[in-house]
Amino acid sequence: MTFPTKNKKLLDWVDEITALCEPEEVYFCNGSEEEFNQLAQQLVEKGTFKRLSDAKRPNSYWAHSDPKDVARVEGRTFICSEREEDAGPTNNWSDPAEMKSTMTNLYRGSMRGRTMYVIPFMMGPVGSPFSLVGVEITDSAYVVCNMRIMATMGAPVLEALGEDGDFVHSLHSVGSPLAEGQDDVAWPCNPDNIFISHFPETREIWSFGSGYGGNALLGKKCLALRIASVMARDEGWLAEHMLLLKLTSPRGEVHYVTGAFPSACGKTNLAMLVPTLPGWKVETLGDDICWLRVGEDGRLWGLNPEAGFFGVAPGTSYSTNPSAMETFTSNTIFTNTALTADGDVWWEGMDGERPDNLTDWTGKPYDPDSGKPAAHPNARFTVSAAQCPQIAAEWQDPRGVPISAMLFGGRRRTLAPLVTEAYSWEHGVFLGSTMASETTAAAVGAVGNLRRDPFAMLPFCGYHMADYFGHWLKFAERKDLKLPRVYLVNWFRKDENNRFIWPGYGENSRVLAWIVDRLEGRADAQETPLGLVPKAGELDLDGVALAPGATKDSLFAIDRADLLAEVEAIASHYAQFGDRLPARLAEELSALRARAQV
Ligand code: OXD
Ligand code: MN
Repeated sequence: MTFPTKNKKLLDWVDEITALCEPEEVYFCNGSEEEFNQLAQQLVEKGTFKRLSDAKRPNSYWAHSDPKDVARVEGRTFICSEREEDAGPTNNWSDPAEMKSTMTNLYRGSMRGRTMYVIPFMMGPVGSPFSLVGVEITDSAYVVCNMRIMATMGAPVLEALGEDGDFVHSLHSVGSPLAEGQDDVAWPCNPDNIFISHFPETREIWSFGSGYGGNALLGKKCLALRIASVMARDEGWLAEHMLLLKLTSPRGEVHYVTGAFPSACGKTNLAMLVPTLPGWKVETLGDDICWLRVGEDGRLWGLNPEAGFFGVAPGTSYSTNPSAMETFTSNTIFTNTALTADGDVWWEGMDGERPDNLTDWTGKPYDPDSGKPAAHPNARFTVSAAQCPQIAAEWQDPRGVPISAMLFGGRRRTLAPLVTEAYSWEHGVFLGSTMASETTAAAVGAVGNLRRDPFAMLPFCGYHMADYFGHWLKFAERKDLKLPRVYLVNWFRKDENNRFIWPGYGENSRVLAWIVDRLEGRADAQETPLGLVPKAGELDLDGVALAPGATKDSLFAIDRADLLAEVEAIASHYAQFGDRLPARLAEELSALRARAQV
């Protein structure tokens, strides 16, 4: 067999994995449209994909997974650093040699009866100093089709790799070998043996047993966050779970803003916001991941390393996110949505009435009396970012864009005000390190429980969380830097009747406008124990439909008992880090305690 590369490391690795996994054949992906179409057709023939109606959604496909393989599995995600203490208390750790031996046994013969695909991919635009090259070996054509949307694939990557270039070795198997003559299932997986393992020192990823996006599209969470965060620590940059948007004010001022929010907390909606405030404009650069490097001008420059969106479908509609709706009108893969009788997709929260005769996400006729949703709450769309009608022209600028402000947020029904400005970068790091949010369906487990999710990186930080806090703090030591301002936002406060107080979505432009006014030195703020909030009259609330009876106070009041409870909750969150917690954060906590007790 001849392969389209002379890169010895790659050729040796392909040989090694072929010998280990024993696939029926090996196929080197070139990333072309023709290849995508062929693989999609094979997936249709196998029953993994159903082609949607070309009249409704041209060139689009629907897949539904095994019901046991619907989300990221944090309990089976491992950081296998050489020293246990480097994984820290928030990650699962396993000794790298032991993990490799366990997984080598699982991989042995795991691709029998299947094709092994070799996917050279790049996260970040071709020619950017930010970009990273990986090669994913997988036995899933579904993964290949999704990777083609989410990353640059094929010839330009092999060219960048050259004969001696290195790459992140990213190995994936669904762990479901086929015996001679055995029929395949539509969604092969091995849910009882899932491992999503990362080897930070050797920059390797080994994933087994799951075909679900976050576990199987290894360029995304595994490379661009967990492995990249370790590289960023070693090289002085940041790899973050953040959206990236461009904001233009009616005066023509341009500011680039990032936002760290946990999974399924509205990053895609915020990135594609359509402002209700006249004259404001938002353009999208990314909805999930941002890499930030110090530029020659001392500012932080951010870049979205992904080429596509792998977004949560339920709740997306023309009223919540019209741009997303327009983005996936064609050339999209939908996974675990419901299917309509006329060959289109549907999910809870879509505009209009629920159509009759749906097929639910498990592939069965939907029973509206079942009390269950027709689409899985973590149903996803995979679509190229270039299709977004409000994508910013510079979204693939190899230099990235200079960041003015960073937002941190989560779902909190109480305490956290609509918007709070950090007193300093260090206070911003304190706010990020203590972020809390109610859990969502993006990961396997209970939904709606408040958990600390520092910087929205709890499931994605590839090393000790306290060292990660220290890494963020280090930026403040460099006096030559012009760091972005940091804001904590909360769109999700609820009243005593459990109704959201703030309408969110396009109305969030009012918060963005206040932030720009602060950056431009036009708006005043007032001190609170948690940070700076808009002074009376500074946040434009004219005509906003708050929950009945609610006022500005309902969005900003800080309940004393809640605050004192928060101080103690932060103290116990910090306690898990022992003396590895940076002293500056302990000081910030003492300062908050003092402010809370006044
Ligand atoms: C995602 C996630 O898929 O955070 O982006 O789970
Ligand atoms: Mn995410």
